[in-house]
Amino acid sequence: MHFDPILLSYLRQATRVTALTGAGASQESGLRTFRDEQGGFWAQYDPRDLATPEAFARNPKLVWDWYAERRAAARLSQPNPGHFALVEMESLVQTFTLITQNVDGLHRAAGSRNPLELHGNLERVKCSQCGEQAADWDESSESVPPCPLCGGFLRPDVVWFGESLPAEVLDAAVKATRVSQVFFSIGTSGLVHPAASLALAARERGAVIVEINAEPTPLTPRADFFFAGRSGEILPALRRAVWG
Ligand code: BV8
Ligand code: ZN
Repeated sequence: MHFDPILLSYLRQATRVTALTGAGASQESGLRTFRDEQGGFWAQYDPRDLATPEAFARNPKLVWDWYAERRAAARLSQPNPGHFALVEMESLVQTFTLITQNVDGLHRAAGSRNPLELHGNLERVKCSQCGEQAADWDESSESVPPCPLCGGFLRPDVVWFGESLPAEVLDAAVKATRVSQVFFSIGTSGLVHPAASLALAARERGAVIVEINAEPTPLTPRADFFFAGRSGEILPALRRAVWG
């Protein structure tokens, strides 16, 4: 893998680096990306239709089951070398901020100290009526588990389309993006906002934009460096080339 010496020297002296990841960063851990063909029973559904409050209101059990299946898959999956390379960068760079759109918890599992989970986390479940976080629930129940407080349907504590992102998490992500010298966009199609606007916000402040993705995206023409391929291979190679 060849890396431009300019990028390597810039990364060596950078003190503020930010990385945004999307579903592609978990693909090599065996988890489906958001725009991949879903498998089996779920092939008939478009995730963008299921990840909405309307879908949940219309058919809570369908949406609950989709997330229960994704939670089970996430629990069985392992972080991949790309996740671990990001953890190593965290201790090699003075200020390294990890922002993720993923809800699979793999960055935490890999050891990232404070992943900014813009879209929530599958392991958190809350009441769709009173908002109370559920400490536990019957994962095998045939029906959508009820809130212990008010009996309302429980739902995954993730951000659906049309819902606001957690303000404090988004705020921290924007703050880090604004001062970063290098901004990585990793494994994301760059289609979902406001996450997709972060790279351009960094660029406006003069950050070097490095995109690592299996295919070009709307960001690619504006990226300073674009590496086409698998993040689980490129990130460890880059980490070695910069920091040995
Ligand atoms: C909001 C959580 C408003 C649940 C998700 C027009 C313009 C701008 C915005 C909008 C608009 N119309 C509507 C909107 C708003 C909307 C939006 O952005 N829509 C898009 C589709 C246009 N945004 C929202 O609704 C957001 N909320 O705006 O609130 C508001 C404001 C005030 C008050 C009230 C409301 C909420 C967005 C969050 C939605 N929730 N997920 C869940 O996960 O189920 S988003 C969902 O998409 C996932 O989180 C996913 O992470 C995210 C982004 O997808 P990617 O991660 O990029 O995954 P994808 O499959 O697309 O791409 C993977 C890439 O990896 C591919 O390019 C592939 O080539 C690559 N790849 C694959 N394998 C590898 C790889 N790369 C490297 N290595 C590999 N091995
Ligand atoms: Zn409740």
